[in-house]
Amino acid sequence: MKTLVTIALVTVMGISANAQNKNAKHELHVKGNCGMCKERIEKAAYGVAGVKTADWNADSHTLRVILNEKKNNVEAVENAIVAVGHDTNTKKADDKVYESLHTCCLYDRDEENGEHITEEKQQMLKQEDHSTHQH
Ligand SMILES: [Cu+2]
Repeated sequence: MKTLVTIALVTVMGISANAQNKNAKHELHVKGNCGMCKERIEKAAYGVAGVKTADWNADSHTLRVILNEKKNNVEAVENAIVAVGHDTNTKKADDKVYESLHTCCLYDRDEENGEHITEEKQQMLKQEDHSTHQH
């Protein structure tokens, strides 16, 4: 019976320590377009010590991160992402880094946080695309 109590106590203590910051879940809004962006964003996130998982969704532009906050805070993750050219909610990438991205990765920097490009604007972008091609 004593052992059981001890095990229970250790478990509870272990869980509360984890809940504090070893597996902190964060959701960041990171701007980007395509599969290449996804790779770049996730690679940058994984490059930060303490990041256990990083998953960016191209539709919602949400980056889900599980981070050991004993090693790093979420700001370090944001800095790493901005450094490879992707804007977040709070930080902007250097213009030069942004401009060096692959053409398909040049995401809309004016996009409001969490909002998608309107249909009207998509139409406009399509027309612009066609004007550059010689069919
Ligand atoms: Cu891309």
